[in-house]
Amino acid sequence: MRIKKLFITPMFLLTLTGVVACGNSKKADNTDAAEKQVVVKAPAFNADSAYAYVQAQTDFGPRVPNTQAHKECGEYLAKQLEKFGAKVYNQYADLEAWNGTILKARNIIGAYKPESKKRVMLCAHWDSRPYADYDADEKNHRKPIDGANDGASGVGVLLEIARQIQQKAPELGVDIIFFDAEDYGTPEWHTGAYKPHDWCLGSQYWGRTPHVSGYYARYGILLDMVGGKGGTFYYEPYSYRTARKEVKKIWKKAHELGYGSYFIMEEGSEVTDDHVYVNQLARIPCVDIINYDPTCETSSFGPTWHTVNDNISNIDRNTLKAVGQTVMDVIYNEK
Ligand code: AHN
Ligand code: ZN
Repeated sequence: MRIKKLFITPMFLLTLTGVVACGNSKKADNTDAAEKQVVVKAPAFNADSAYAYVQAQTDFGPRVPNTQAHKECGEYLAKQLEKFGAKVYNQYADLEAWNGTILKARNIIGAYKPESKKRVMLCAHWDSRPYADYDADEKNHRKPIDGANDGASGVGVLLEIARQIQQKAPELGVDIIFFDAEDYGTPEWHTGAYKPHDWCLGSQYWGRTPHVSGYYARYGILLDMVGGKGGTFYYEPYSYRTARKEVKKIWKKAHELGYGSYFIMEEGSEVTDDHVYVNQLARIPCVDIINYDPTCETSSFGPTWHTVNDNISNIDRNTLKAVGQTVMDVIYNEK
């Protein structure tokens, strides 16, 4: 029997490995250098557009769960996400508030590239508070608030980002989540028994029952009170402990873009907000970009927080722009 011999000479092997090695190293050198240098410029965030989305929400009146304004605004938000090309999920849930009231809650999720494994989530609460319990006038303590900053601002920024994603998508998938029933926590004037975990009811529900089973994202960014006049954003300590890499990335990007006077690289005060439940229940590190005012005597969230003055006249397009543009430049640079 003849055995066909395949002659592999040492010279042939050398040449082969040489070519391969050379090809590899050249390619590696080029892409490495390119990946390090290329900073993607995100599309321009339109602050007028974001402002209009904030106003559209406050025009419904206070979006307190179980009211008509809340119901109508929920419809509006889901329609907007659909119009901007997202796959929309609605989560309806009956959630029990601090006083036993059952809240007819609705989390609204808009997914871009839902098939992609590489994702980030952007979130804000869309409900507004039933009590202006920090108002200077005691007569207002049981009145609901417009929540132009506390609620509508974060949602307004995210609607504008959704509109931008439809025009030019970033590489990875994005989920925009509007949490309900964040702001129905125990009022200051309550004196009786206290029910724990009384804030952030919508995000607690979502954390236990995500809109897609086994849902995962690399990280989340929560926007809370991101449109107030003179707004400033300090490192929020819970975020800084649990999502430090992302906090640093966001604040660095803000400074590169010229928003260093908004994004202060110092710690502010710790907040129990939706990001805590996103992190604890869904195990997704989440950064809270939230107004912190070190000068205000009544509240670290600023003088209009949980007062009837948290209305559209308190909203500044420049603050919306600083936050919206920063978030966009961060996510458009994810590979
Ligand atoms: C508490 O006051 C416990 N958390 C603040 C979270 C919040 C309220 N964000 C907006 N309104
Ligand atoms: Zn609030």
